[in-house]
Amino acid sequence: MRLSSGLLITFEGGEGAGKTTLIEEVARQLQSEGYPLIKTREPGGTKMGEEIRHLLLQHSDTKVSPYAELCLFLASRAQHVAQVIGPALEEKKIVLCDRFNDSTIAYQGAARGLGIDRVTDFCAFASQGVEPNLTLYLDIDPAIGLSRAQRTRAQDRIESETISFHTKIRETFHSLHRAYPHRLYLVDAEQPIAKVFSDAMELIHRLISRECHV
Ligand code: Z5A
Repeated sequence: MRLSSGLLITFEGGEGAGKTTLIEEVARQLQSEGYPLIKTREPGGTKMGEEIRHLLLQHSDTKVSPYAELCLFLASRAQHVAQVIGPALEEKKIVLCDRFNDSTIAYQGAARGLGIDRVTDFCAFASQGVEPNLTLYLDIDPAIGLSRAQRTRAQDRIESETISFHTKIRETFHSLHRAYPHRLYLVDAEQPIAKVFSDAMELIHRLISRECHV
């Protein structure tokens, strides 16, 4: 199946919302339909980005400055766009990306208090103007998401933040949905996995038929 242009689809959500699970299912489905795609994630997606990810998520004795944290997420993104996402879009592939600019706006801009407008500008700079064609925000009560995530592994540095921090993230995503209703959609992540998947595929198929007639 050939596309007339590349498509960047980003997946956002609080801890344990089900992004990783959903991306696997979506990738399997789109591949079975013959679409060329890559799966990737942030922070990470490149060798440099994975090293930055380790730095960012490990527990540390050092109190990490929110400014340093922001710059590290942006450095990972800049490399990721230059080395992986940009070239894949040029090759007219679908890029399924686990988190992108909206996470930085919610976590660093809102929850860390660095400012939504300022962080939005920094994100546009780091991502070199590349923007998602579609963002699926997996919406879940933070307490449910955290308990799901804890079932499978230990909490990382950011997950260990307070519940009010995670609630702030959710509220910010709801306001991003109001600001960008044609790009960022809420998907109810408290539903069974099969329903989350079918809701997501409906939005993705709609995007493909709207943007990519060949
Ligand atoms: N961060 C940031 O601050 N600024 C930035 O700019 C960026 C990121 C890019 C790393 O993200 C951290 O970096 C993250 C935000 C911050 N920190 N926090 N907190 P990450 O995406 O790598 O980590 P994560 O959000 O913690 O992902 P996760 O815990 O791996 O969650 P997930 O991928 O959304 O969920 P999952 O692994 O698919 O599912 C979790 C469990 O739930 C698993 O057992 C599933 O089988 C189960 N599951 C999934 N869906 C369902 C449904 N529908 N029902 C029941 N059970 C389900």
